Amino acid sequence: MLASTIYRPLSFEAVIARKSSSFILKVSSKAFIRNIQMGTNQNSILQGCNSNSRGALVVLEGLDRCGKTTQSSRLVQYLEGLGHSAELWRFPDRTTSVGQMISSYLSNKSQLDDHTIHLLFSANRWEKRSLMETKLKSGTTLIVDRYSYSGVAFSSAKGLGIEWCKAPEVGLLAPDLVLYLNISPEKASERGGYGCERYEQLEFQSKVAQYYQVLHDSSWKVIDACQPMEDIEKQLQEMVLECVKKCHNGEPLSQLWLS
Ligand code: Z5A
Ligand code: MG
Repeated sequence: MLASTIYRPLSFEAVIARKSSSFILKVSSKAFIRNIQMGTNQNSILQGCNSNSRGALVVLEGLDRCGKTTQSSRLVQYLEGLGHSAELWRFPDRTTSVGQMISSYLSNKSQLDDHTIHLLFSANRWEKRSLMETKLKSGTTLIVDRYSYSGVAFSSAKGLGIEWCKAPEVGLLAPDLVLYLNISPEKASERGGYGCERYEQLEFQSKVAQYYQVLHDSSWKVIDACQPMEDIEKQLQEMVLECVKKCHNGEPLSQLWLS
C-alpha cells in the first residue's frame, strides 16, 4: 500500500505553486518521506507515470571556508520544506574505516604517501557509489559537500598529474549540478576555524583554486561566496530547484569523466 491513501501526492509544479501562494504544507516532511519511500521510486509515485524520475545529484565545491557546509545544510532544509526527499552527504565520509584513515591523515595524526591518500579519498567515494545511485533512483536528492573535484584539485595542487588524479574517479556518478562557491584564499582565511587542518595554508589554497578552474565544465555554476549568506542561499535555491525539476522529469544519470 503506497502513501497515496494518506497523503495526496503533489506534482513538482503543485509543490511550488502551493508554496508561492503561501499555502503551508501541513504534512510533516519526514512523515511524507517515510510514506513515499514505501514505493520503489518516489517520483513515479508523485507523477504517476515517469519511470525515469529521480533525485538530483548536487555538489558544492570551493576552497576551504567558502561556506559549503553552511549552504549544503540550508539547501536540504529548503528542499525538505517543499516536500522533497533530500539528504546531506559529505566527502570525506569520516564514518567509514577508509574515512577514519583519511581523517587521521588530515589532522596530521598519520602520514601517507600523496598517491596513497589520493586513492583513499577516491575509495571513500566508491564505497558510497552504489548507495548514492539507489537513493537517487528512489527519488531522493543528494546535496553533497565536496566530491571528486576536491579530490583532483587538492592532489594536483600537491604536484600529482591531473590525469592520474582523475583516473580513479572515472565511472563515479556525474553530478547534475556543481555549485562552486568562489572566494579568494585571503578572504577565506579570515573566516572562522581556518588553519587547523593539513591543507589550510594560503599558498596551497591558491594552487587548489587554479586546479578547480581547470575542472570547470558545463555542469558548474559559479557563485560569489563573499556575499551575505542569505543572498547566496537564495541564488542556490533557484539553481537547485531548476535542477531538481529536470531530474524529476527524467534527465538520465551519467558517469564522471568518461570520454
Ligand atoms: N579533500 C581532499 O584532499 N580530497 C578529497 O577527495 C576530498 C577532500 C573530498 C577536508 O575537507 C579536507 O579534505 C579539505 C579538502 C580535502 N581540505 N582541507 N583542509 P572538509 O570538507 O572536512 O573541511 P571543513 O573543515 O568542513 O572546511 P570547509 O569545508 O573548507 O569549510 P566550508 O564548509 O566551505 O565552510 P563553512 O564551514 O560553511 O563556513 C566556514 C566559516 O565561514 C563559518 O564560520 C561560517 O559561519 C562562515 N561563513 C560561511 N559563509 C559565509 C558568508 N557568506 N559570509 C561570511 N562568513 C561565512
Ligand atoms: Mg565544510
